[in-house]
Amino acid sequence: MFGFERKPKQNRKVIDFSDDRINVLLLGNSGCGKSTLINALLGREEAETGAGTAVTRNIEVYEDEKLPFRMIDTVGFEYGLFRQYRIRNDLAKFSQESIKNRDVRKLVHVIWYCIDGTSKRVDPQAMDYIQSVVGSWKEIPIIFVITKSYSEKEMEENTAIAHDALVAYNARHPRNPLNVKDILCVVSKEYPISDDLTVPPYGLDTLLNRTNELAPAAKKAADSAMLEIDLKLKRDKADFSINASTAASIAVGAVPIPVPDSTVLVPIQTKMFHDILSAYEQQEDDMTRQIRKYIVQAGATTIAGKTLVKALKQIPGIAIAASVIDAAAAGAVTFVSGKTAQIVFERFYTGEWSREGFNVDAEIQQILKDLIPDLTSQLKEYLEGFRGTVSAKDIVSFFHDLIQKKKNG
Ligand SMILES: Nc1nc2c(ncn2[C@@H]2O[C@H](COP(=O)(O)OP(=O)(O)OP(=O)(O)O)[C@@H](O)[C@H]2O)c(=O)[nH]1
Ligand SMILES: [Mg+2]
Repeated sequence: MFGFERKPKQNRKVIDFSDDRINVLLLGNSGCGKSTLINALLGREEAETGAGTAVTRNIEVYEDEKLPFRMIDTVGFEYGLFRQYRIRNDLAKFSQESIKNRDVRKLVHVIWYCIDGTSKRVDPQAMDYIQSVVGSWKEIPIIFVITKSYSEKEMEENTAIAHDALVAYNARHPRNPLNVKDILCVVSKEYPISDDLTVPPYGLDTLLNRTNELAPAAKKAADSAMLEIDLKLKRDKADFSINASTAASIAVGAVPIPVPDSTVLVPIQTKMFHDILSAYEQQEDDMTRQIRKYIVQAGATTIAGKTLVKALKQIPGIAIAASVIDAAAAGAVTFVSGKTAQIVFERFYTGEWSREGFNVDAEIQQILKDLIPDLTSQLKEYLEGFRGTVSAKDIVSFFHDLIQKKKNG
């Protein structure tokens, strides 16, 4: 239903992502017990475990009806660059696919960083690595899971070691601290100490409960991060078309031709309008046709050109040819048309506005009332600092920079 359409390969289990579970990513050195922990929680031996190097080969997803989260097992990382890149690439693919399909459920919601309790240390490089996996997604909650501590004393000792290592790491990275919510010890599988003494499994219920407690906030963070990434991709697409169409209009406007301005710009703007419509995945219907007619054909935005011409003529001391003023006016009309369409369709897309009852005239006039003075003052500011003769090319780069600036700010 949510577009996880990659065909399942033979003998590869098909994962059902169509529920409400969160995804837990397990990271940690090879042999620290990630797969053993997964099996303990699943209640069956599904993930391959064992001594030796890199038992888990790639990314594997495990789930069970009784568990409220999916577990993503990764190959243990040592400090070989090649292997690190491979995991990171696989993870990137995993989350890119989810962004493409707008499926929040395939994002990583929580990280369990597993630390081998027998190693008595937490490598700062390992924490750097977690940081690089987290990337820009700072809110993702992390739990340090200490494995293989088989006595109370060892657990206390290892918890203190992990705690101190984390505090030291975060002090060194005040801007990028690791968002560690808890340090927990687990024994995934009973551990025989002697013939008559065995350490039973420990801490699995606490890990389960803590992860559950983190789930709602993690889900919300994933939701908004997803929307943000998704909107950014759409904005970029729309901006790309606005930029190209504005440049094309400037080129057309700079050549005096005996037809009314708006007529020459209609084909350029019509194409741009459809680009923006499709960038925001909007179907064409009577409402979008009405909006297009209002913006493109009825010339609601030609006012942008007129306002701009008036303003340009008022700037003292700059050399600007009449043809360049015409070019700037043509660019302004197309730019404002594009931005207007972008604002409307982005709001349709996010659900902030609905098509039903959308008042084309009133809403668009309101947008223009904000856009046009802003554009005019930006162009004035740009030209006031200008030395020499303004060319059509300078106008093109003004719009280009303006689009970039709006995108980043
Ligand atoms: N008795 C006992 N053995 C454990 C426990 N955790 C891990 N082990 C052992 O440690 C070894 C490595 O465990 P794995 O789960 O395969 O480690 P991994 O982190 O998945 O390793 P890679 O897949 O290579 O990254 C196995 O022999 C496990 O049986 C535990 O809680 N109890
Ligand atoms: Mg493994």
